[in-house]
Amino acid sequence: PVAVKLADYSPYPFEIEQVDLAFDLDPDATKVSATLKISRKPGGGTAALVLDGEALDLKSIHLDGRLLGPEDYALTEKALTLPDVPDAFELKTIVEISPAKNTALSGLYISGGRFCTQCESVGFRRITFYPDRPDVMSRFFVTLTADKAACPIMLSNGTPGDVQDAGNGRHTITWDDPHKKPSYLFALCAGDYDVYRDTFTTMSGREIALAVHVDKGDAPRAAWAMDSLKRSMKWDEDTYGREYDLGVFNIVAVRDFNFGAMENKGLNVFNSAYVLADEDSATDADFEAIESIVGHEYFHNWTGNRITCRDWFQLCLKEGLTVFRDQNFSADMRSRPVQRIKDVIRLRGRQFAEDAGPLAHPVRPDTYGSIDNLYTATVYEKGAEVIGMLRRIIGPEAYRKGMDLYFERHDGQAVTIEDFYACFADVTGRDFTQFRRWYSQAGTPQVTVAESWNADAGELTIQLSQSTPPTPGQKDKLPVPIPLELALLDGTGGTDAWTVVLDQPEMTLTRKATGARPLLSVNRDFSAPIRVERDLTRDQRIALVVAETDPFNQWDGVQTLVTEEILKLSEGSQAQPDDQLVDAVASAVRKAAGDPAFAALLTRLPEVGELFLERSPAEPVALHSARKRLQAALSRALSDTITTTLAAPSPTPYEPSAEQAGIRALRAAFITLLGASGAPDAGDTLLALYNAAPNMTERLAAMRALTALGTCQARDTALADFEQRWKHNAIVMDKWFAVQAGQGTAATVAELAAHPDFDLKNPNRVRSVAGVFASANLAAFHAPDGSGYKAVEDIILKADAANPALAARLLTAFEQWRRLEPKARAAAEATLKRLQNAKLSENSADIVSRALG
Ligand code: B3K
Ligand code: ZN
Repeated sequence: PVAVKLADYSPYPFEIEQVDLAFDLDPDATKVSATLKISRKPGGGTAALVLDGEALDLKSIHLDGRLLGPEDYALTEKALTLPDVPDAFELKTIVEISPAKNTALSGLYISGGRFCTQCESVGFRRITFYPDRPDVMSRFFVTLTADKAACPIMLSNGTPGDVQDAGNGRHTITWDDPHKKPSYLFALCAGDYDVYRDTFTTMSGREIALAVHVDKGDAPRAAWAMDSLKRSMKWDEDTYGREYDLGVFNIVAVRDFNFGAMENKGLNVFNSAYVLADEDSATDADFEAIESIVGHEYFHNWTGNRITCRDWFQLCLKEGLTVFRDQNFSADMRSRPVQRIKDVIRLRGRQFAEDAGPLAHPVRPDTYGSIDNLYTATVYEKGAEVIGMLRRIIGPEAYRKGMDLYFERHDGQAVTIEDFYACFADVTGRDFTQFRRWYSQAGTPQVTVAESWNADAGELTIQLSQSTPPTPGQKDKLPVPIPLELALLDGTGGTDAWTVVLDQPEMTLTRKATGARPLLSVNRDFSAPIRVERDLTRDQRIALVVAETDPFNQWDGVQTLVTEEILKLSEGSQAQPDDQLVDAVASAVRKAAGDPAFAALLTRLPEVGELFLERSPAEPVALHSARKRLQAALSRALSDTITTTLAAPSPTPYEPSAEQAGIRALRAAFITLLGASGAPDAGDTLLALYNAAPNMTERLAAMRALTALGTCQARDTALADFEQRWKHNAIVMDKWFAVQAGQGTAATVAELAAHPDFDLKNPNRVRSVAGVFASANLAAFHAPDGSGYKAVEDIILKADAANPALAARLLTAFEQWRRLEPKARAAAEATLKRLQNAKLSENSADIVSRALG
């Protein structure tokens, strides 16, 4: 693909004052007529009118009522150009599209027999001719006409008018969205749904009609999504002073969807996996994900919709900020430290890996090949961390003032990162030029910490230095301002905490301490998205974990200890874990019993994907085996605690509350450890737990632990039972596929892909097999014989023909290939080269060429 560059931005020369869209909905041939009121911007010169359009069957064009002929315009595969247009005019185009044939799931398509759309980033141009870019904002009026029986409900953005009969068994409705918006926020959904309704009264006393639209029979499972929506609305009022701005808010659940959800104005469209939940069918992690995604899409109403991005390079302006907002929403709904730990696990697992490989790019890239590939962990998760650092540096009050100014100054506009920071500069008087390097520089900064103690002066000297490794296209790096929360710990709970901003390559600090030499706690609460390098012995690290008063760092200290242990174990296939280390971890887990959600996280061992980053060349098979040995030792050390905990009943009656979820999280973690123990009767014990499990969290944990045992009767019994029970529920069956793909071999993947319920057209199902295998089963994916790559390649090649966005996402799993041991590395390279020569979509070709580049 041809690279698009941030530096080439130029404003659109025309204003689209109003858009009238009329859809005559039909699965095979939908007629779309679009009437645009257009005027040349002052100083717009004599530019031609260029409208984006792809895969549209053009029927007619009228300019101010006059039918145009082919001599009046130029039509290519990507655009419609009218070279000669007046300063103000009305343009009406009629096109025909086929939703039923749209397998890319971008534009207007059919899922589960219902119409739905996905327009971000560039799907609207697959619906009609339009300047499909976020800085063109317009007022939309939408008329939908459809078959009454097939589509009793017809939704779009804004406020609905009355339904009118349209003859021939059809009916019509008009939707009017009073807020100007870019085309990527347009949506329509039509079909027969069950509807779960409620209302929300805003802070100014307006009553909003809320509705969640789901498949027939699913309404009871929409209750949690609705509850999450109401809490999101309230939270944005309380925390940011932001009120909802339309009389209706609709959510529609869709089975076939390329990602989690989409924030279309007043009509959020969701992957049904992030809407439907109840205790039998969903885990606590599912409930948590629904809450955070419902929140995320709702929060976009202000950060994304009311104020949007000038161009797609500014994507982090809405995404990083909105992730930061949803993380804080979840932290307020649940436990803040536990939320922080989970956010960091996600960041390290995905973003640190991205930053360390060939796909590394800045939070605001300055060039891209294929726009769908811009929706990355760096833009989202690192983008959120950067907002977190901003807030830490200027403090919560100044942050809120800056946000207030941003909302006030830019409401209704399409803006840039510079515009955003100008608001914070104005309220604080600070200069954010250096801070904005976080947006332009890729790579994870490494901070080295050294310390020395002067007993006579009672003073600790701390030497800090930072460096960022080179990334593709960016060899030399400049220092970034790193807010570091530090503390001196006296070992009896005494904490002297402060924050420094490390904005130089090196910095030396001194801090007085009373009494004996204190322990130094660094990057508390993960105050910056960095890697910390400290030369400490195991005993010093254990002492630090024991003395630590920051929950995040306590957890992280344990992670560092177990990471070092696994890395060491991976050097010999028979090496056994150190007893002292195992006991220290076990005792931390026991001590945390009062906060089971936290205790569960303490039992967690880093995934092979994280361990990978610490080794070059990396041997996934050896890392996996070392991880298993440590898990077995931890299981044995905790065996009494595990038995007692699991003998107690699970909380009843079931509630999705954070408190109960914490108890179940520890039970599930112990079920996992039980399976790892290596005890000969583990299979029977796990099968009994599986059968007795009163909720999906524990049932799934037991099934996963059984699957990890490898081939055995107990495992087969559980898998067969689960399939029998849930074969009619696709979302639950995704778990059945994922559990097996997450533990098996390439042969398992081939078997799952041949299962009658494997559906290449359903992204959730494809991800639950190929995505889970390639991202969460690295020992098998990176098998030295290349079998894992072959299994994924086969699926990618088939998926790519139908759905490029899906295939390209799967391909990112190859990003670490250069770090691998020689055999796997050669097999990965050969696979990528084969893919390079295959006829891939632009999206997939973009990933392959960057991975090889
Ligand atoms: N904004 C959408 C993501 C759209 C992805 C388009 N390729 C969901 C979200 O981040 O809220
Ligand atoms: Zn988003």
